[in-house]
Amino acid sequence: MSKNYEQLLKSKMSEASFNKLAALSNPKLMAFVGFFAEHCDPKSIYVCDDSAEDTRYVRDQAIVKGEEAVLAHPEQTIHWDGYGDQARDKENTKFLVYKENLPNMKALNSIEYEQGHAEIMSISKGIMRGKDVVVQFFSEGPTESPFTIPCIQFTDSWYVAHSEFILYRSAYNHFLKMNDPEKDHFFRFIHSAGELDERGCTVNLDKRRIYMDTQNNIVYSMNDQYAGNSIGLKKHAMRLAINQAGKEGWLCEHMFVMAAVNKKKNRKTYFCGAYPSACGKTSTAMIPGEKIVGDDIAYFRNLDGEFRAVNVEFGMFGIIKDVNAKDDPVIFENLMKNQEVIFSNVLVGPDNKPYWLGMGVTPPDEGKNHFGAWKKGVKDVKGNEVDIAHGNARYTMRLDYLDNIDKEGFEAKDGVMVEGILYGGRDSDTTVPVEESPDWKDGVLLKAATLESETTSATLGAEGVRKPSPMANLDFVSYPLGTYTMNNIRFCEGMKNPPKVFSNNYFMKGPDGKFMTSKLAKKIWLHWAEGRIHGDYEALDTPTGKIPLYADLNDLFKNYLDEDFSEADYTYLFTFRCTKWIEKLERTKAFYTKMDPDTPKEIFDYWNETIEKIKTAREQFGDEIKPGDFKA
Ligand code: SPV
Ligand code: MN
Repeated sequence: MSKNYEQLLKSKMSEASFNKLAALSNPKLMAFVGFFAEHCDPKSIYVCDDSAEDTRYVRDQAIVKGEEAVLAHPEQTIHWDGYGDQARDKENTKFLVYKENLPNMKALNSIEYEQGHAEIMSISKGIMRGKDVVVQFFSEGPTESPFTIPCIQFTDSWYVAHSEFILYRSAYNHFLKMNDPEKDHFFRFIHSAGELDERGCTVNLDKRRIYMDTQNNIVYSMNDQYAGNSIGLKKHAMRLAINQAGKEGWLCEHMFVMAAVNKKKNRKTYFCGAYPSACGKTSTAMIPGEKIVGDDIAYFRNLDGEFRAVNVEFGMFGIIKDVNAKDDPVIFENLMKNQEVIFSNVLVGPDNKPYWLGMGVTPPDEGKNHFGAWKKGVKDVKGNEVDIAHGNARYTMRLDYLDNIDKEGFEAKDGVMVEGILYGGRDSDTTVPVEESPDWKDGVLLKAATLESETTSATLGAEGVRKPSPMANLDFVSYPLGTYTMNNIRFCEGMKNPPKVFSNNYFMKGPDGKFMTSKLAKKIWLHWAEGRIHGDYEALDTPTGKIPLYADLNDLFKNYLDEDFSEADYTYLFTFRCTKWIEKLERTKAFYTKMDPDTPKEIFDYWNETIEKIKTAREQFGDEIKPGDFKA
């Protein structure tokens, strides 16, 4: 018999809040709220429904409690995370794994269930004492759709609650309508920012822990505020969803959803795309003239034999660095308006306006930022000069503010039919700007699994080191990589028209060490892919896929950018580099062997056959094969 928490909850809730919870008549939900009401011991608990009043109340409380402050535009607020809590804490983010499953999960950051559970219970005991806390109901994906995953968030951070109201669809009514078997299935998130300092920032960062229990669909996040650590619905739910998807035969991917618009031919073609960080994901989703559906996380389902996708989110938690009037006009304009935006970890100047890196305006010499009171030249305890804003400073904003939103796709309960998938890495010397896979399986194994990103001067450590990043999803894959890769392959089995898969690489460097293509060229590679999907272009067969003909790209450059594209540039960019590709595949093999020694042989066989194909081509044409040597 589960414990009856009614009296306890009534003592911590207003009658209205208690009634909202009771109306859901969901014992599992009651037990979750009751257990943590007792264990974390908050002063009061506020229960939200989907009303505009509750949404506003949460925002107002974030301000009253000092977690956010109002800016010059009164609908905009600023929030700072603690110094040292401005990015995801990978080390302390672990899976709670039953003993018998541990050997399987070795390569993923895991902790034995009993031990981890005891630790998180000890850290969270009484952690909300004296605090007013909030309970919210959300849906991943549209509500009442084949994609819906209902979620409950319990948090003592009103900033977290406010962010979630912007980023996800409130789903109290969905919970209200749930039938009996459904009532048992929802994701649960318990979060505490822990003890706060006078700026409202987490003090006990040494006790920051994010423990994920995929076996019971619950995530515990303690002593943190940065959204990637604190917000249940974002990267925590993603790990739970990946696990569930694996069991049920669908996919949860770290992808944008967008539509390429071909005005001349009156076509709209949906693409999803995965890019490791700093490889062009948001800028691809936001290419001028195209339409955006989502910028971070997608669910894929086979609905009646069709490949359908939704953006699971409602808003965007975007990197603000380098958002300026020239490079990102749509986002920039929206950040300049008096509408609801939470800025995090940017500078607020004496004019009470936000400033960030790469904003394209001259910032003030002093103000307040993630460091505290800030003056130009100020150094932190390690002696490093503190910049005006953090490199991972963000904005939190509804997606439907954007003029380029694809309303139809954004609201579709059955998602959109996806016809193209893009996988974009960062490498200066191996892969071509765009290449198509002959089929889905090849796409998964040669485009998705081989994704890598090269370190840049912006990250610590040596430059030009390649980091493997299969599907750009490695941080969130919650079961062994080989099985996950096989599930990706199997997803399209029996589908009438699986999407075409393409790779992108925007970062090829020329002999002078400079990037070969401009930021705008992304549009060309996208529209070549769009044309291929509709049978507009021929392609040349290389050992790893299909590449464009020069004439087609030249036309695309002229039509879309009014630029000339030289044949010499084409030849350089689309040269097939045999040894480099073999090395890339060998790195991928080694990485899979390390991450999941049980990776099916079928996968290695495919890579080995590709290596053989490349060696044969190398014997015939030499190490660097010009596109003219390949046949259409
Ligand atoms: C990412 O890092 O992939 C993000 C931001 O989208 S976070 O919320 O930190 O995950
Ligand atoms: Mn992301």
